[in-house]
Amino acid sequence: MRAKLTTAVLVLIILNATSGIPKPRIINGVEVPVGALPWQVILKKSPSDDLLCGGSVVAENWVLTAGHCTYGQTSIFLIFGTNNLNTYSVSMTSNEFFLHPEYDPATLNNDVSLIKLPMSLNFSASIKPIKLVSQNDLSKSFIGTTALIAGYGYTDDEDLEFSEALLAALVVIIDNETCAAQYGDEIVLESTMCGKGTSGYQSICSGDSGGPLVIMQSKDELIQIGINSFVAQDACTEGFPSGYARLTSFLSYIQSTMDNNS
Ligand SMILES: *[C@@H]1O[C@H](CO)[C@@H](O)[C@H](O)[C@H]1NC(C)=O
Ligand SMILES: CC(=O)N[C@H]1CO[C@H](CO)[C@@H](O)[C@@H]1O
Repeated sequence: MRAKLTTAVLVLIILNATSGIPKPRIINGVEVPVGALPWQVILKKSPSDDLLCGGSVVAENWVLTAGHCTYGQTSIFLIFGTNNLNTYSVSMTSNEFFLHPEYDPATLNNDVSLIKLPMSLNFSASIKPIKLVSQNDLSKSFIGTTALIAGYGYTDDEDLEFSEALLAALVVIIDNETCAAQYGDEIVLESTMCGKGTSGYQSICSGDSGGPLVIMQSKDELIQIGINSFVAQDACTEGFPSGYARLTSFLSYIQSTMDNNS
């Protein structure tokens, strides 16, 4: 049986992290109805290609994603306003990326990139921007906060298939020392954030990279605090922490990139 995730249920789940849904999706996620996460973007190398990454709409003509998603690419095909990998109406191709200048492909440090869209999006019920964490929260570690992950990535370590449905799950932010014990001090910097499944094994997996890590700011506002970055190689379902670019470390980079290239 598949649990359906309405926006109201999503809010309840986030507020009450005890709710565990033991199904092998995203890793242990639930299906997201269209419009519940209207900032979610699908990235492909070309329209006929398979899933490359996720991303988030942060302004009318900007998408935020992980650095490793645009690294080495010359153009990216973007899909908006859907909860199904193969069904959509709004799409476009961009070849303007702003990869963080200190992105390191070996460690995935500074795993941040902005994609400039060739035309402005028309916001609607199914396409809306996500608000980024505010400058006022720069000192927050978010340790212990429950956050939502979403994407079309692998749902299993063995069955290497992308999910046709957009899936979401919850993780709790953990301290970066615990995370560094798993991945090492070169991978887990202050600008990294790690999360662990709320009821065991929820995690991002291949294909989920670049998607947003979001939390409840208030009763009806979600904000993005991280970008899906890494998991243990071939071990998404083992209960290891998953890694995210910590947005509070990149707010000025994001703002200045958008300001200087609009
Ligand atoms: C936005 O709406 C205008 C007017 O209907 C249309 O021409 C344009 O193609 C739309 N843009 C996108 C990205 O869908
Ligand atoms: C391993 C690591 O990066 N530890 C850092 C975790 O974050 C705190 C503050 O947020 C730093 O002081 C640690 O160096």
